[in-house]
Amino acid sequence: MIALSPLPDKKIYFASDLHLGFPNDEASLVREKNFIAWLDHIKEDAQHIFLLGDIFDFWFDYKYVVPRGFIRFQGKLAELVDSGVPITFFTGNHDMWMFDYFPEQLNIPVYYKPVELQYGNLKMLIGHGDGLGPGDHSYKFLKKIFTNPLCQWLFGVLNPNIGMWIAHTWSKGKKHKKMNKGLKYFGENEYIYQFCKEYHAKSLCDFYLFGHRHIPYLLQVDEQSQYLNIGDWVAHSTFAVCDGNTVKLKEWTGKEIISPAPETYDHPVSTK
Ligand SMILES: [Mn+2]
Repeated sequence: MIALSPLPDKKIYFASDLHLGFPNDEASLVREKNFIAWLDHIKEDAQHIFLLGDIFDFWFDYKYVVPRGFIRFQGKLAELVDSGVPITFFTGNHDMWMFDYFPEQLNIPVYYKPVELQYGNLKMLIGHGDGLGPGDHSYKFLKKIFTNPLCQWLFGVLNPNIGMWIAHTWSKGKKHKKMNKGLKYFGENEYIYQFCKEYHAKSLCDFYLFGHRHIPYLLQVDEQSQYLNIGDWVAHSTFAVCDGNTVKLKEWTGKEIISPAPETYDHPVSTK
């Protein structure tokens, strides 16, 4: 459980699925700079920023070397944290191999599972969203291998040039396939929604915030509670913001923050 007391005129922000590195360096750099512009825009009123996973299309914390690239992003995170805007990182299915680099070098704690967040009177459950709810058995099996300490050790002792090559080849193939097929919205059959309903039966939350699906949408868990999927930064540049009273989905145009069109909610959104 993370507990924060709302500060006057401050907000907390949630963003996910930036997939830095995808699909190539050039396109990723455009997205990285756009995200940094957003961070610069929100830093004045941000009490805390939560990054909800798949920020990197692939990341592995080696013991002595750091994966090449995304240095502007890391520099911006360091600047924000050092200036007093705390950042918390959740791993996704693409960047689950984060260990001590972010906590030690950037003073950014890393969470591997959904966590309850109390912000004033609001109780939320936040995380990336992969492997939750029913189904997705092949991924759940893969995740067991990926999170196995021996497998992680074996990958870690590979020469990083080889390890990163394997990872990039694999990750890009999968992502391209998924993006080309198009993202399908399953409404009330969304796995994460099923998970929220189950969770809600045991522990009531006001809001459930997840990423992973790359589709911004909002579903009622019960009359008082909502599950908001915060979308992504590959196709939508959407994020969530909480002022202590409610949580809203917003969109970054590259210059300003706008409220997305109402059809974004409860609705599959074109991935362009
Ligand atoms: Mn994901």
